[in-house]
Amino acid sequence: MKHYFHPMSRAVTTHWMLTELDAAHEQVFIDFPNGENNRPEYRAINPMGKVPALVDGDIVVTEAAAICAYLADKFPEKGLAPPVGSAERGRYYRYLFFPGTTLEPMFTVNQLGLKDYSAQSVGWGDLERCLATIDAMTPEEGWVLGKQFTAADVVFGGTLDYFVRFGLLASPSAKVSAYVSRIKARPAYRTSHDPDLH
Ligand SMILES: N[C@@H](CCC(=O)N[C@@H](CS)C(=O)NCC(=O)O)C(=O)O
Repeated sequence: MKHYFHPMSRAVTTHWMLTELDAAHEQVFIDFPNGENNRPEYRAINPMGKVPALVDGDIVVTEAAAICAYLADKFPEKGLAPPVGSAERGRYYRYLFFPGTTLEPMFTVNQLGLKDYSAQSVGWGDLERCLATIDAMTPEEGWVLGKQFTAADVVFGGTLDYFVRFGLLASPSAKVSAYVSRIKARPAYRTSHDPDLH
């Protein structure tokens, strides 16, 4: 597998996922200042010119959450995804999709100071509802599916960690702070987020 990567990007999340799985892969550095992400060779992999991307044989996967879900299913023996058809699988999908479809746009719009839109029409609603949902979806203990750590924690927990680290979520609740601390204590998180390793 080839993992297209830049250390200051969302590819750190997919690298974390690969590290959780201990999955053999080739790390392909994409040099943003040199415009490598917009060269035809890379645009043929991801027409968005963005990282991360994963190439597994003739399968191309883009979008960080999709890559995490793909990898969890590729290595079922590692237990980072609940079985297809299980009760947990529905909850799992919810945590995989919510950050990218709703939280990322909401926090970006908030950071840009944009207010002139209909919260009823846009998919991300408003900040108050997003914050309430983050709190409701964050587990008191353990992981989002209970005792089993899954790719849903990499995606949801990784998003919350990013928001806290970069000040987008300035006053996280005690519950959210504790969950983010548990995320950051994982050995694979620490390895993949260590700036000295990149
Ligand atoms: N929705 C994408 C977003 C990926 C993304 O925005 N990547 C940024 C770095 S974090 C990037 O590659 N930017 C380069 C560019 O747009 O030129 C995902 O979740 O993978």
